[in-house]
Amino acid sequence: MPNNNLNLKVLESRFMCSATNMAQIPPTSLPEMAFLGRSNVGKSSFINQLLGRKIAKSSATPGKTQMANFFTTTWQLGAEKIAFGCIDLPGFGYAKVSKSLQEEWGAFLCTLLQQRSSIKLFLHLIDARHLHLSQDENMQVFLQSFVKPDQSIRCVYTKFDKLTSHAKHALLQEHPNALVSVLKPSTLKSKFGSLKHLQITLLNALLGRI
Ligand SMILES: Nc1nc2c(ncn2[C@@H]2O[C@H](COP(=O)(O)OP(=O)(O)OP(=O)(O)O)[C@@H](O)[C@H]2O)c(=O)[nH]1
Ligand SMILES: [Mg+2]
Repeated sequence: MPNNNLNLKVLESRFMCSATNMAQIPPTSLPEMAFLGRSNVGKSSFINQLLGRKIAKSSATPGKTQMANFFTTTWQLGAEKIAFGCIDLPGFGYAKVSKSLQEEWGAFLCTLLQQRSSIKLFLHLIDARHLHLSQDENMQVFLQSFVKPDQSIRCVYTKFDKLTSHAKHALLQEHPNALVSVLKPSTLKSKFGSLKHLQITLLNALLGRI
């Protein structure tokens, strides 16, 4: 379990660039978190929560993020300063006609995930109301097919605030250590976590300190 008693402060965050092909991706020496998930699941909103400002564009209309967007941020955790990158990705699975993941989502994104070795944490966001969708199960299989020993995969269940109390407990029963997110973190009951718990847990996962 992460030490949630440490102070955590987001010191600064910056947008670096957007990319639609491998030639446009920026070089980096920082470890990175990649945010993946179906269209509209809440990837951009979740980045904004973690970084404490509206830096990634979110929208109620699915398909808002159409490029890979690269951000950098520096956090202070206790006495330590940690700089890392966040990659906001377009969602998969919005197409009405079912296609293979590769076609829908683009060869670029598959290549990016497989080849960018600075990605140390793949954050797979799953809508808490729709567990076990085939698109999410395919994404897990895809990630596990190439993840390296110095990389990890974590799931975060978004839109937890839209669940009934019964469904919230059922999700936690199925996934006891589930990380959950809500639209307004201050409204989350402490038994389900907190923004700080998410921030510290994800930082430790990024740095391989689990
Ligand atoms: N109730 C609730 N709404 C959320 C939550 N997270 C995101 N939303 C809403 O869901 C919609 C989509 O959010 P985005 O962050 O743009 O989703 P995205 O995954 O980046 O979407 P694409 O870029 O289109 O793939 C917005 O209207 C958000 O306000 C959440 O935890 N709870
Ligand atoms: Mg988005």
